[in-house]
Amino acid sequence: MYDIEAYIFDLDGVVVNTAKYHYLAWKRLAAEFGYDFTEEDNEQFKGVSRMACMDILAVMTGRYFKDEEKIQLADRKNNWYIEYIGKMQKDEVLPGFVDFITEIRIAGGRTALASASKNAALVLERLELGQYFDQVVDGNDVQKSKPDPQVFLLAAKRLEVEEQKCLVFEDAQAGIDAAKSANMLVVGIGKPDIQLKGADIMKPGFDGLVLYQLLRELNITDVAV
Ligand code: B16
Ligand code: MG
Repeated sequence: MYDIEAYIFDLDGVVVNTAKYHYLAWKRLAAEFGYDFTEEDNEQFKGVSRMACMDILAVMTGRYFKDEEKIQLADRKNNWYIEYIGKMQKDEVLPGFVDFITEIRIAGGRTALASASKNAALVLERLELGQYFDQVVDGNDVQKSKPDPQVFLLAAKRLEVEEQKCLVFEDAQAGIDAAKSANMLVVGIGKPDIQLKGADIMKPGFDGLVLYQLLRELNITDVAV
């Protein structure tokens, strides 16, 4: 039986919908190559590091980018993304998230953010969310991106909690795979039509989600909160 001491959240698509800003920025870049980047294309980019996204974009557009050009293009995309998230408002935090993480913290649970994004700190600052996390691990802290478990293992290490006592919240397949490789339980966040393989349970979001009910559904009875 599991007992859960720590709760680890992905950022994009779980805490806030920054995916739409990544999408707009990638679409703008792809348009320069005459490629109509769709929301379906964007699904492949979720949870994937910026440079790995560049590799996928090269395949999609049928281009070959030299390393230097790849970095320049990724920088251009990132500057647009930063411009978009600079205009984000606090009401863009996904419904119910603040109430849910507050419930965890009141119950004594430890919390961490584990994101592939190198812009995670910027997003947290903009939305005044830093106060809710005991630890923040992002794309600047890890060398291997999801589906590698590194980001989740580092979060557990910094929280000083064993990995099997961590519960992860993730919206992307790469993130679910990473959490499972880290030997953690994972709640897949997404509408019922979204297929996330390997999640221990699926939830559409945090709105109305009650911690104790969720843990009961996961058969976690021996809860260290
Ligand atoms: P950046 P997450 C991920 O964030 C996004 O889902 C993914 O689309 C993005 O490419 C990646 O961060 C890197 O982001 O370009 O800002 O470093 O879902 O792991 O919170
Ligand atoms: Mg995500």
